[in-house]
Amino acid sequence: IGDIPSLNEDYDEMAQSLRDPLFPANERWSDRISLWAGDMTTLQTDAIVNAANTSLLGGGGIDGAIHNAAGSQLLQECRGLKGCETGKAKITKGYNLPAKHVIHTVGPIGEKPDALKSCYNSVLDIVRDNKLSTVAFCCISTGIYGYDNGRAARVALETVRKWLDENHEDAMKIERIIFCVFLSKDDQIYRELLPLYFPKA
Ligand code: AR6
Repeated sequence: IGDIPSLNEDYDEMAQSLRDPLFPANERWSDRISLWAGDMTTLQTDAIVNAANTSLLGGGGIDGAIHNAAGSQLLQECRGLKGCETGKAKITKGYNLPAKHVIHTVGPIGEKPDALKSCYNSVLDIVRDNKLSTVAFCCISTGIYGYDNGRAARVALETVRKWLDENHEDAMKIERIIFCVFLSKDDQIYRELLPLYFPKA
């Protein structure tokens, strides 16, 4: 993942929030978090997260982009998975992608915070269970599935922060968690919110 700076390195560029942080400062975590704007199919991580549907057989949005870039072998492997429930996640290889794996998760249609929370937790559990050290999240459910971008980002950041706090030992083995934003709207939202969930000491 070479050139992607950690949140701590990137911090001065971020708009300083005037609000109080929601979680205590913990450099162990902020050192491991990055915000990156661009096309996730170009990232050379251990895993990228796909915002899929319950069939796991491809679709529009990022799902389409990932299947296009990975090639038809990805679809073949997905056929064998027999779908995935909303809020759950399943892992495949990355095939022609620079990323080694794709973790497919199914976000809720509309605003269902518990289901969205469950997506982030399920992905991180898979990262831990497969001993992966770098993972990039997209903004699950905020495209075709219509979740409000700001509210989805809060769920994403709170869930990841809590997972790290609650899985301390395993979390220390994860080198980098990247929030990959594709729209400038999400870039702005994450710049504003990241300091609240991952404040600097
Ligand atoms: N890299 C990074 N982010 C991207 C990319 C990309 N190449 N392309 C889109 N995004 P969406 P959903 C962002 O609609 O709302 C599919 O048909 C996009 O800007 O892809 O969970 C599935 O098969 C947004 O922030 O996923 C499902 O049927 C985020 O990815 C349905 O869409 C998610 O937007 C899932 O809808």
